[in-house]
Amino acid sequence: MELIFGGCTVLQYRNKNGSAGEMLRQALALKIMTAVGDVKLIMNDRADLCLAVKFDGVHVGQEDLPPSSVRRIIGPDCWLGYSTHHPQQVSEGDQTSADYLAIGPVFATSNKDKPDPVVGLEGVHRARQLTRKPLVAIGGITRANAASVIEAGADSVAMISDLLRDPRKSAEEFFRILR
Ligand code: 3NM
Repeated sequence: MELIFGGCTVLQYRNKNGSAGEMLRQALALKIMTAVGDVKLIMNDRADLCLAVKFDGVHVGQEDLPPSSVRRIIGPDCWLGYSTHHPQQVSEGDQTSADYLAIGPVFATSNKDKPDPVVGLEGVHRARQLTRKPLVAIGGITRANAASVIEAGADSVAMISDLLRDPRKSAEEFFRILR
């Protein structure tokens, strides 16, 4: 709730270790908790759970079902996000039915197992040249570097660490920096 009060408009539910049952319960709780706010909920990795809890969309990575298969499962109306980590993946992602592409890690991150090599601001800039789909930058993004990431061509930023300590205050500061 603190994130919503701070202005976050899209939240991703991400649980890399939980069972399907646990994920379902947590995702439902999140949906109920956030029903008062105007926030889009995205399920990480799992198209089936996205449908089961009626989230707004699903986000998949290079190791998950490909976007074409996910689209077949979720239908035309749910949002579909797709992670990319280098220019070729951005170009391939551009040809899919994904609604947005993520590019990262932009900077070093401690919140991903076996992260791909850092792409830097140059990687964001390159990705911008390769797609007109909305581009979400992720990985090591903080209040100190967020403006530079948008300047490099990202449409929006996704964060974990820099939102955690004081979620509402951090989110408010992000929006002050980015607006
Ligand atoms: N995906 P933080 S980086 C979940 O590169 C995730 O695709 C990444 O956490 C990617 O904001 C990342 O704490 C972790 O760096 C983002």
